[in-house]
This record gives sequence, structure tokens and C-alpha cells, in this order.
Amino acid sequence: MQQPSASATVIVGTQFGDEGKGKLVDFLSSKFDVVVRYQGGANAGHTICFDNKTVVLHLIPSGIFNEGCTCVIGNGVVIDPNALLDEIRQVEELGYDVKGRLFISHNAHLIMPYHKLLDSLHESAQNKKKIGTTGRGIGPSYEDKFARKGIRVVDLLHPEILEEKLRSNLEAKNKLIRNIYGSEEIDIDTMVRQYSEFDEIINPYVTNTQLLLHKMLRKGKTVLLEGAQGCLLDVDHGTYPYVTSSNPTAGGASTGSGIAPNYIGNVIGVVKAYMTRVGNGAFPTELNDETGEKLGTIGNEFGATTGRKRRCGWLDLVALRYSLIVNGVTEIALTKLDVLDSFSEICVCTYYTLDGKKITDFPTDDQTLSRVTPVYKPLKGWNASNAAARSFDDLHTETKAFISFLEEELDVPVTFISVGPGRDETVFR
Ligand code: 2SA
Ligand code: GDP
Ligand code: MG
Repeated sequence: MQQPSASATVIVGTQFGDEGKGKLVDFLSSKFDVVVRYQGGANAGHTICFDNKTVVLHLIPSGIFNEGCTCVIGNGVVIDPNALLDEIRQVEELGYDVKGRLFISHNAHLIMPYHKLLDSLHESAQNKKKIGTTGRGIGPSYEDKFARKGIRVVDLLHPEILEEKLRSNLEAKNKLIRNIYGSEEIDIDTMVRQYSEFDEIINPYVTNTQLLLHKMLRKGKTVLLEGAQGCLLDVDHGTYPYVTSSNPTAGGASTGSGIAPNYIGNVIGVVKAYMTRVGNGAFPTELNDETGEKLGTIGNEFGATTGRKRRCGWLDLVALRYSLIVNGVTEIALTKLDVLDSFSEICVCTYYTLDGKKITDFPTDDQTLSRVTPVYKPLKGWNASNAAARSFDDLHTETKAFISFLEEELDVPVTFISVGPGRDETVFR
């Protein structure tokens, strides 16, 4: 039997998201025929800096600014049609064609206004246990998907079915909104009218993307699968319950796109040179001090979707080793190295202690993780800029030593080094 060629590559965030996946996908998309988003929704914020512009994408794959690249929003994504249409307009205003290049899975689930409302009502009702969601309706939409009550993109193309599903779903949601949260109900007729209008607008983009991708792969086309969020926010493998409601990890790339696992040959793990987390949950290497502030200020660590301040801390090798295993990472893309330029000493957590014992395996339950103490190895900083570096040899000696240390500790090669947000501020090894 003929084996499929491994022509699909996955890009995953190895930390708590915001590692710089958008920059990497944009950079690599010139080398790929197709880029696919496979999970999450408009909670993601993927920033791309090129031609003196900074663009944040939430739903459209980050390959859209490379005109030879086809972009696919896979079945695993939850789509807010209003957010998507706004984003399409934004990309078109920048002078890029979207029609004929962007395809949306007919099986992807929708985010409806009641999902967003329930997301924020649920969060507001929590006291100490707020997840710190983005409020984009992600959790409630995936809840409906797995309860087999979801409304899918294909339903937008069948107005009678859409109306029937909308009425029955909204009736149930309104009961929750009124009786549990004491909030104002959503008007069913207005929503039916609004959502019936998406039919013709969305139709040109909708297709069976599982089949489309399969046909392209069979023709020898190369596919880049773009993860959103990060491994430690994965609903199965992350720091549950402080996670998102999807599978950002490499396995999710297969279920969220319909590309069989044996097409995936390479998994690039994006590693930020320090750690950030936005939202709640344990974060062993978090720095609630001047150093953390400095990382956040230099790194401009604010949510690309919500503008929330990101929590900052030193790089955590215990978490990373776990992440590399869960994702089967074959190469590392190291980003935001320039943020460390002005630190005379850089710390890296090599293990934890818990109740006096050494811990090298990452505990994914929040209770344990919130009790560990990180133990650091201090490394000499380079105290200089690497902004002009375009090859590994151009980097300062201490920078090269930092990278070699990570490679030795993690046993995975660093093949891409980002020394600034711009497309060209990149060292490719
Ligand atoms: P949700 O909204 O249900 O997915 O939130 C659940 C948790 O997942 C976190 N999460 C994120 N973490 C980092 N980056 C994300 N995207 C935005 C960005 C975040 C922003 O690019 O900066 O703008 O605030 C993202 N999306 C979800 C979230 O913070 C919760 O901890
Ligand atoms: P993503 O969600 O993984 O795509 O990352 P975000 O876009 O949410 O956050 C990464 C931020 O860092 C964005 O503002 C990027 O423009 C920026 N960025 C990416 N790579 C680098 C880098 O190497 N250096 C600096 N200084 N900024 C970077
Ligand atoms: Mg982001």
C-alpha cells in the first residue's frame, strides 16, 4: 500500500500562547502552498509585521499576505461570522485578494451572540475561579459542539434549517440567561433576521475543506497547519481547568483539519525566549517584580485580541520538555530573543522543587503546579543587540551559548531565531 508523503508541517505554541506563531507562519508561508487554522477562534491574536504595517489576524490564517498561498479555516475552528467578515474586509483594504484563496470548512461550528454573552456572564459569576477568558464565546460554542447542539457553517446556507436550530437553541439559552444569570434575553427574531443574511455573503468561501486538503496533498502540495494558543492551554494536555476549550497541540491539527496524521512529517514548536501567560492559572516562573515588568515593557506584552497585560516570567524548561514530548516537536523556532538584549543575567528554570523534593516532570494539574518552586540556572546575558543578525554566526557569543544550552537541555535543534517582530528580523538555520 502506498504511504502518503509527509508534506504537512504543524506549527504549535509550546507555552501559554503568544510565542510569535503569526510571525513564523507569515514568514514560512512563502514556502508552502496552503496554510490551515485548525482550532480556536477569534480568541487568537496572531500579529504580523511587514512593509511598515502591523496586522493582527484572529481567524484568517497568517499565510494570507503571501499571494500564492491558499488559506483554509478548518472544521476544528469556531467561527464568529461577524468577526470573520470584518477581518476579510480588513485584509482586502490592505490590497490582498481573499476570494478564491480563502476556504472555510462547512463543518466548522459558529459562535453566536449568545455564546459571547454566556462566556462573559459565566465569568462574571465566578469569584476566585475566573478562567480569565477572552470573552469571545469560545467555551460556550465548543460546549454546544460536543453536546451535538451546535450550529455549523453549512447551516448558514440552509435558511429554514438555520431558523429552526436558532429558535430551539436560543429558547434554551434565553432560559439560562434569564433564570440563572438574571440578564436580559436575546431577541430571537432579530437574530434569525441577522443570521439569514450571511447565506449569500459566506457561500463563496464555504467548501468541504477536508476533501479540498486531501486533494491538494495528493497533488503534492505542501500544507502548513497553524496552531493558535499553546500546549499549556490545551483542554486535554494543558493546565486544566485554566485552559481554552480546544486542542492547540499537534494532535489537534489532524482532527481540526481532516488531514490524516501520516501526512504530518514535521512539527515546529514555537518557543518564546521567556514565558508569558494571559488569563488565570498557575505560572511557576512568573516574576511579580521589576524584572517581570521589564520583560513585559520591552516585549510589549499585551493581548493581541483583548489588550490585557500579559504576566511575564523566565523560561521554564520543565514545561517545555513536556510540551515538546506531547507535540512531537522536531524543531524549535526561538522567538523574541531581542527582548533579552539588555539583561546582564538571564535565568532559565531547569527543575522544580515540591515539598523538598526535586521535580522534573511537569504537573498539569493546577493544584500541584501552583505549589512548585522553580530552580534557576543563571546564564550570562549578551547586553547587546542582535537586530542585524541574519545568520547564526552573526549572533553574539553569549546568545549562541544561550541557544546551545537550550538545544542541549531540550534535545531538539533550534532552526529559526527571531530577533525582532519584522518579517526580515529572522535567522534561518
Ligand atoms: P478562551 O477565551 O475561552 O479561549 O480563554 C481561555 C484561556 O485561554 C487563554 N487564551 C489565550 N492566551 C494567550 N493568547 C490568546 N490570544 C490573545 C493574544 C489573548 C488576548 O493573542 O494575545 O488578547 O487576551 C489566547 N486566547 C485564549 C485565555 O487568556 C484564558 O486563559
Ligand atoms: P501569536 O499569538 O503566537 O501569533 O503571538 P502574538 O502575535 O499574540 O504575540 C507575539 C508578539 O510579539 C506580537 O506583537 C509580535 O509582533 C511580536 N513578536 C514576534 N516575534 C518577535 C521577536 O522576535 N521580537 C519582538 N520584539 N517581538 C516579536
Ligand atoms: Mg496571540
